[in-house]
Amino acid sequence: MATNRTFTMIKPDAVAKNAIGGILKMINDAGFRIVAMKYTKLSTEQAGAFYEVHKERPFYGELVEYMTSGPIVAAILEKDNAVEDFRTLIGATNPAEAAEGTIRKIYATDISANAVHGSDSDENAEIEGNFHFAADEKH
Ligand code: 3AN
Repeated sequence: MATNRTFTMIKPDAVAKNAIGGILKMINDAGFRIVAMKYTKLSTEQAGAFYEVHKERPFYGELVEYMTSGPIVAAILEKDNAVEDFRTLIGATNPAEAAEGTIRKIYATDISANAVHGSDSDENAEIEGNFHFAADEKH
């Protein structure tokens, strides 16, 4: 099912760099509307569940530890072709490979502390958005 929404998190490294404002400006300037948003801190249980798909990957423990190391901003975004257009806006997972002008190129620290999350499919956008927000929190 095609949707026009995606889910993002501004990760602890970007929050610690005071980059929330800069990243939200890039998101708005690229034409995304914010449908839901919260400033929060993930528990180990929440981060472990969110990244369950990576459980067998060697970096899973490090990823969960990092994602719980400080506050994050979670948000649902709306735009035509949201998932693909947002992946383009954020750039490659490894900031060393991210295109000029992308959020990760500008704000990411390294491959694990890579500033932002973006859903990789419409299906995951729906699952991830529902993980963080109840139906009446989406506007
Ligand atoms: P993306 O976030 O670009 O969709 P995924 O889904 O492959 O990338 O990985 C999820 C998260 O896991 C990444 N955002 C990054 O924080 C972390 N990650 C991915 N690959 C590595 C790696 N090789 N080493 C450390 N962390 C990684």
